[in-house]
Amino acid sequence: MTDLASLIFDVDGTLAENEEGHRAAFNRVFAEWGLGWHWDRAIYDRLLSVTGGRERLHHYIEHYRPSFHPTLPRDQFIGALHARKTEHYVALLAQGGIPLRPGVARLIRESRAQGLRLAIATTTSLSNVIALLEIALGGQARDWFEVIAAGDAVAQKKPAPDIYVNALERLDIDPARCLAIEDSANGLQSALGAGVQTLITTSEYTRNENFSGASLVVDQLGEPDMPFRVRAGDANGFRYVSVDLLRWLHAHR
Ligand code: XBP
Ligand code: MG
Repeated sequence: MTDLASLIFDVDGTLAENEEGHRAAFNRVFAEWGLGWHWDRAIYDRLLSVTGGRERLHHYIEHYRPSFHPTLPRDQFIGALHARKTEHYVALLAQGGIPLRPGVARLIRESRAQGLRLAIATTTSLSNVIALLEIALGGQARDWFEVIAAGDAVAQKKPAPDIYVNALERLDIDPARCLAIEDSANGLQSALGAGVQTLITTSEYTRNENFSGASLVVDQLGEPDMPFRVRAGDANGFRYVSVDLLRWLHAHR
């Protein structure tokens, strides 16, 4: 038997309910650049199946704006548009409009206190992750995570396993000693593909996705006074996600 040694967190939807922040940042740059595009919730829901902001923009132009031809080569145009979107997103974070989800700060602190190694495996850009951690948890928080595997660290984004494989290699750890915390089916496929057991905390845009293969599906990590709702799996009577619950899930995987 191997003990649980490391937690690998997704960011968007898992640490924070922040896809509305990403959507607002995309819409700001569309307006600023006079493109006449607007992503409402229904369109964004469909577009979220494409992970990665640049990949999502490529997909949008190809499928929704086929007659749009930027003056720059398309890759360059999308790169610049996305870089500006990132600036808008970080500005939104700095305004404090995107708090961590319930239980996230508690679980991170508890995990550190119990000597679990922490890592991140995300599709979003590294600068977005660092801004979120520092604003929500303080300036030292980025150092609490031994590895931050983000965005362009790999060629294939989730649901490909690459970003988890990258995090595992950098942690130099057996996947059987890790547990991933994710909010989406794409994230679940990515983690499982790398051999990492996964707990799902459903988010606004992902709650109706297919999470088969997850060890447990809850609607939030929860707090002692704000219990989660179990959507699938056995929480063994626990009412919120604690290190004890994660160790129990790991021992019964
Ligand atoms: C998150 C994403 C990201 C964000 C936007 O997926 O797909 O693309 O929506 O961030 P996950 P960027 O939570 O599975 O990592 O624009 O920086 O890509
Ligand atoms: Mg996510």
